[in-house]
Amino acid sequence: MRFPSLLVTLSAVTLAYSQHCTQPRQRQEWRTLNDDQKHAYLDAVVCLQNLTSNGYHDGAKSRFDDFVATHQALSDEIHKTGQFLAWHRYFMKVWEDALRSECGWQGSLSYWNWSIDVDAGEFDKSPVFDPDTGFGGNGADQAHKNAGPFNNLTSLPDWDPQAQTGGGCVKGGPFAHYTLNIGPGTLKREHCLTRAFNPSTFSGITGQHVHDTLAQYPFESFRLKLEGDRHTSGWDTHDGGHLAVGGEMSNVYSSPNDVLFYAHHAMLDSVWAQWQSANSTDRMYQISGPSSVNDDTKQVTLDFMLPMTGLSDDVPVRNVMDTKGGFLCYIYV
Ligand SMILES: *[C@@H]1O[C@H](CO)[C@@H](O)[C@H](O)[C@H]1NC(C)=O
Ligand SMILES: *[C@@H]1O[C@H](CO)[C@@H](O)[C@H](O)[C@H]1NC(C)=O
Ligand SMILES: *[C@@H]1O[C@H](CO)[C@@H](O)[C@H](O)[C@H]1NC(C)=O
Ligand SMILES: *[C@@H]1O[C@H](CO)[C@@H](O)[C@H](O)[C@H]1NC(C)=O
Ligand SMILES: [Cu+2]
Repeated sequence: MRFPSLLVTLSAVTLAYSQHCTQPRQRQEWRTLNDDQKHAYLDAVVCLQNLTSNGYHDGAKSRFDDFVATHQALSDEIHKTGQFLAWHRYFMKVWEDALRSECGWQGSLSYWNWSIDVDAGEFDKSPVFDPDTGFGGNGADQAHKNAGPFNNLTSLPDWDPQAQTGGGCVKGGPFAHYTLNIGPGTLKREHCLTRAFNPSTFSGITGQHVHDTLAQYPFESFRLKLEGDRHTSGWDTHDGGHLAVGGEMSNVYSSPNDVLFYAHHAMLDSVWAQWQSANSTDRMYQISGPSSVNDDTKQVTLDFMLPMTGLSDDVPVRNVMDTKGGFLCYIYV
């Protein structure tokens, strides 16, 4: 009897699963997409920039601005807190869904594995910066580099402003001439997309650093290591990646103005998914951390509602813990 009952159990499990997430979308590394796939994504983003705002946030003119405005409004809750990974995972789902449903895109979000570029000593030559099949390169050289409030929120003892290059408006690529309306920082005014590459934070995004991050346990240590702990010096993957690109990306409020934000955060999300799958029974539903920077007393739990300020419904953290759980349906390849 052992064999048939095992079969029944297996098929019941498979069935339950298949009703939720049969064909997970595959999130690939940016450089593994072909040129048509790259252009399809970039075109879909331009489409979102052309669509009119849903009107939930003052100052937002386009659907693209809506995403930046939501992130800007929530910045003090969703960074350096237990919400960080779950919130950004959900935000990327909303982004991916909007590109598909409103702009006819058929693809799946892709990620930027910066460790490939940094470990090769060729950050500037990364395919993500290609003017045709990427997001454009560094900002034009200018003396004033517009360092964003990542600098403002933390003491950043190891950040070297002198190491920055560029600093002005991004010169090439599909977003060079787009006028941003949300930001920079907490402001809402028209400006261009800036970048200021800064090698002084590359140490946070090496393959070795990802390896060290994955070795952390439990979730509390992992999330602090991945995002960067305000109380320790040195770079971690989240802040290191934002500050390596610099300019708008270095701004904790308005960084989604740089479309690379999504490729960077998808990479962080893939590291989290990898950490979870190292022992799913134990790790899949581990979550912890304060719910806001200003209030250490309320902890994030699986029932904690992730806010989305009208961009989409607020949902409980539980919904986004498993990337194949049904509410979400994707894997990293
Ligand atoms: C976006 O709008 C611009 C200017 O109106 C237009 O040239 C372009 O074709 C539009 N692109 C997309 C993808 O909708
Ligand atoms: C990123 O690239 C490194 C170096 O090739 C590789 O070891 C690692 O598995 C990659 N990580 C992801 C998430 O793709
Ligand atoms: C720096 O932080 C202060 C206080 O949190 C804020 O008022 C200010 O707008 C921030 N600066 C920038 C450039 O965003
Ligand atoms: C996974 O976690 C469970 C629960 O903590 C534990 O019993 C099990 O030994 C772990 N498996 C591995 C392969 O580490
Ligand atoms: Cu963020």
